[in-house]
Amino acid sequence: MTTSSLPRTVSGIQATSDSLHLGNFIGALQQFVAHQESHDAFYFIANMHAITVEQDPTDLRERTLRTAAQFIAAGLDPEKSTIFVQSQVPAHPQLSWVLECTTSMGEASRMTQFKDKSAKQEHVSLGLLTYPALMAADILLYNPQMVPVGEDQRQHLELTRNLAERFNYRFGETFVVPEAQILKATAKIYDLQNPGAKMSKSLPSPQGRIDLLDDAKSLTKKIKSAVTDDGKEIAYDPQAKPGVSNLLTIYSSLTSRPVDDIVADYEGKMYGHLKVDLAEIAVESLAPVRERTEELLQDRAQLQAILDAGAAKANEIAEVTLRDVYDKVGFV
Ligand code: AQP
Repeated sequence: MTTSSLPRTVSGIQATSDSLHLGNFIGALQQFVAHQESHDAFYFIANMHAITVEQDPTDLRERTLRTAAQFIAAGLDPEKSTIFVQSQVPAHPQLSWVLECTTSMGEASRMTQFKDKSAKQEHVSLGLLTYPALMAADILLYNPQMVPVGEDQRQHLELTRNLAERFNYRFGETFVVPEAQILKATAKIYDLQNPGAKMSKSLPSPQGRIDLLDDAKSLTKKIKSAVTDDGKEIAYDPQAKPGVSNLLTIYSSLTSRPVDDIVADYEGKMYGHLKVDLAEIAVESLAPVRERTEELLQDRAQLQAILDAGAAKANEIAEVTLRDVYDKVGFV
């Protein structure tokens, strides 16, 4: 088996849309890229989580490959990171079952994501309830020290830690209890039309969401029509000025410049100036990701080969943990 002396990290993104959005990019993917240098990194496309709400099979297949292409286009290097598809590693649902049996109904139904998503569905699947046990399995199989996610996953990560500690206590030391890596500044990117809500794939209007694969024209239009706040001053104040603060956060993370420096540059200027410049920055930053994604999608066999190699490596490690767990719970 291939081993690494580096600390391990694991995280995933759901294959629920043709394009990832700027929240996924800033809150998760940029962190993934940064950590691949210092960690033994495992990043997966969560197609099993995707079906907790209804998916068209053709779309799901296509979106799985598109998400993989966006991972690589954003800077993940298959030589440094193990990139794989969740359903290609059967240990994920196998461990999930064991963890489900150690999770109480109360714990699962208290999860904010379950409450929010189930309130929006007519048909609430059992998978939506057990989602966090599968997420715990996704993580614990690899015994990572650190899991980079956005703020919305904090509660699920906390449950993962509890489940790891519970299992270790009951069956003996088995899992590393992982730390969530949630960068305060970029943990939650907000919808451009409704800065009170997180930028999300499932909000009805795409106008508030910047997709990585948006062309320059629609990117510019969305940023220019972003909702701003009362007053004229460009200041970072998420309570009083959520719209402008969100634009400043995006500006800062796309340019790697501190927010204070950006605010200083715009002293005495109008919201419009900030938006025009941010639109240019976003086009410049995202155009190469879009172009590279399209290029990668021209050679699907190559993309599939990368995913197959990733799955082989993930399976090797996941199988070892699963065997240990099965043994400890008494499966013959
Ligand atoms: N708005 C966001 N700001 C910062 N981080 C975010 N993430 C998602 N939205 C934001 C982070 O992206 C990673 C992958 O997320 P996911 O695949 O679980 O997708 P999601 O959270 O389900 O994304 P959406 O867009 O919000 O989908 P729906 O609408 O289906 O719920 C995670 O690390 C997440 O924190």
